[in-house]
Amino acid sequence: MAEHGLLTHSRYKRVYAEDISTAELADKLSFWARTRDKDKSGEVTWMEYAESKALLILDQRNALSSALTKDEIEDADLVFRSIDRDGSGSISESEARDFFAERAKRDVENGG
Ligand SMILES: [Ca+2]
Repeated sequence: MAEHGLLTHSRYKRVYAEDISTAELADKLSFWARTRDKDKSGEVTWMEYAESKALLILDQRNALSSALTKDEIEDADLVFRSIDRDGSGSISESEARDFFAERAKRDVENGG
């Protein structure tokens, strides 16, 4: 099924309306695999790519918060405050590093 396939040259061209070299596509896939491969399968599926692209577009339109329910905003707020350890209202590099290190440790412990 097309929706569940992997990102290909033709799909990239359809989304961005521009062609891309094989090397550039490989670079992008490698970046996306690190940042968007939610199930850690080692490959970015079309759905994983499309979801993160949709989030990016909503964010660029400042429409992300209006796409969330009240509960989802509260959840996001809770997570943000748990990462922002010193309560400064912003997440520093070291706070982000701690968060991802802890999450990676949890994933390993949970066999994920
Ligand atoms: Ca902070």
